[in-house]
Amino acid sequence: MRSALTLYVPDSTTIRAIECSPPSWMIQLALEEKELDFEIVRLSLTAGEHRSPEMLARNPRGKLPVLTDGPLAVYETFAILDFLEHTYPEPALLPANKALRGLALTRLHESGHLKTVGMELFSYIMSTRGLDLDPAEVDRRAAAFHDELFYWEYYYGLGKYAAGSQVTYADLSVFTYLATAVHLGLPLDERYPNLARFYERMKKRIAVVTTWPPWKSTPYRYLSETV
Ligand SMILES: N[C@@H](CCC(=O)N[C@@H](CS)C(=O)NCC(=O)O)C(=O)O
Repeated sequence: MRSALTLYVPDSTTIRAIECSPPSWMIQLALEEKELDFEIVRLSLTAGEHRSPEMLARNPRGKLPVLTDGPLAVYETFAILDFLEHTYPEPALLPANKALRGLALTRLHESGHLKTVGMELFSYIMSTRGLDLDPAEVDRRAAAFHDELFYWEYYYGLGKYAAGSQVTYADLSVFTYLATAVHLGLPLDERYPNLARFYERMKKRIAVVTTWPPWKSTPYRYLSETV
């Protein structure tokens, strides 16, 4: 489908260590899953391009991602997902069935918890250089992330995806935080077999292959021995 969509995201080379913005990746995934044409504009966070007068006019909070659709600007990740589903309903990324839709929305908003603990962990690693990194602090933040992963390990044991057999926004959201943690060295196999299967399943999707961050093939080891 042709559209006038532009997605503004951070230039991942300007993000230290995690080299990705999970919320921005989530929107890229949604646009690809919906097979929408869009232009992507990558802004340097270190150069403050996300806080230019033009960008502040689109989002006064100076945060990314921002999606524009012609003259409209939408920001806040979950608002963008909602906007996409209403404006471009096919293919659907929320189930038609009432019960499954309720579950998908619950899981999507519930993934906000994963975002909170994930970003606390990731931002410490992003903003603390080399020898200044305190392993005890990484462990403390990783412990909260692990506590949260136990919920998701349970949920992904109940079904193929977060709400039934079809991918929904909830899966896109969980996947971006999970994949970032794997990139930082989190091992999934032994402790999180359901999440490991979900991760491998998602990695095969065309939308994921197309939008994969510019990560080196060898992941970091920041989270390889946490907790
Ligand atoms: N509540 C916003 C938060 C987005 C957010 O934290 N964006 C980060 C990148 S992951 C950002 O723009 N950081 C730049 C800054 O804070 O200056 C959302 O959900 O979209």
